[in-house]
Amino acid sequence: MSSTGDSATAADLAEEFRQLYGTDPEGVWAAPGRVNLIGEHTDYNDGFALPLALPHRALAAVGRRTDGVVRVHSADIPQGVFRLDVADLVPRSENPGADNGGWAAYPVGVVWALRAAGHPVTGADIHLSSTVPTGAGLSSSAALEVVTALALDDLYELGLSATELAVVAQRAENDFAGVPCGVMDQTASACCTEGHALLLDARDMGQRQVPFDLASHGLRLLVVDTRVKHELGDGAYAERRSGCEAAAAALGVPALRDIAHEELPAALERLAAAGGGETIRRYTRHVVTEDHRVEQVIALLDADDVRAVGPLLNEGHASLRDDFEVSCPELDLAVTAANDAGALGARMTGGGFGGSAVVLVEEADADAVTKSVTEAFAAAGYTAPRVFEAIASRGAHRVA
Ligand code: GAF
Repeated sequence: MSSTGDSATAADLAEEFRQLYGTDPEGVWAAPGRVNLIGEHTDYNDGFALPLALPHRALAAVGRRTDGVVRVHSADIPQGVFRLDVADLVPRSENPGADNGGWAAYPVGVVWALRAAGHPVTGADIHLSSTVPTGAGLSSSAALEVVTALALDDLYELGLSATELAVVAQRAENDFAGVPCGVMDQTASACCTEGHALLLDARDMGQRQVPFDLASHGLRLLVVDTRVKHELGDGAYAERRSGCEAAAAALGVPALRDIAHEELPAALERLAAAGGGETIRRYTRHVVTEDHRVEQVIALLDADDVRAVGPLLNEGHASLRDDFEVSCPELDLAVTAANDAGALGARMTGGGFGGSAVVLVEEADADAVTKSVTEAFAAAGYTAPRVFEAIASRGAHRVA
């Protein structure tokens, strides 16, 4: 159940690099995917999130070049080597029609974002391999971005902090790849530490490492990958984001984070009086209550009352499903079937519209919950889900 599928070692990757590019890489780096325990669709509202890094990770073997050329290859995608000139890189934000190479836009976008920030990156050969499931809401693209950013930071001696690398990686995704995500995923991949969840304040990038050792409590956090592919670039995510921005503007605040939980009823009345439609009132209610749930979960973890987190996960799921409308039948079934089999709580994690759910369970119930979810999917005629354990792992680092 707790397999990362991490078959490629640094030595394998370096050997593949040699075969591809004819030289040795200068090093190998790793950056993980993530799950988010609570705090969903809050990051782009300047709010709070509580992700943890997965053992699943992207590896990158990288070498510098001085001729302005970037070559990128993935062991996972049979597409050959992308070759681009750094002088020709155009972000989607300037040319919406730009073909930035599909998945390659993430690593190449990091080269562009570093150069756009004035860093002297003169080219690179990059060979990637990742065990982070794609389209599963587990931040496979952030892992590709962050591993590239860390490798180039090391090789070009840029001296950027993990937080600064996360911001560069987000810029690559927003501007170069054209995906309007917040900063949670890149921050989780860059900044998480083993055995901890990361409390992120997306307004000022403030962070706190929160001890998250479920095994010592006899608990487990399961991930249910519904195998329903999600895409953040398809418009629904951007619509949620602009709806939240419209709500904040109508309320006269910089972001929905500025509405305190106790002010919510009055804020909803003000929104209605200002002509704010039912949809943005629901979005507002989700964001304000979700920020509050993060605070509640933190208080429980600080008090070592981990089991009491379960009901807050269920509340978060209901809010994402009913108010924010980013769930889907498979995610709802995963949550229901897990709870029916005795889970302490469950919710979708990540952007939604497919992807994965997280389930908090007693260690003794983990197999029964897995079986219940798997059987419910079979009975509904859905593709079999992939269930594995989320173990709070290390953020991005150099491996060779
Ligand atoms: C996706 C985005 F990339 C994150 O920034 C975040 O908004 C998340 O959806 C929802 O919480 O993973």
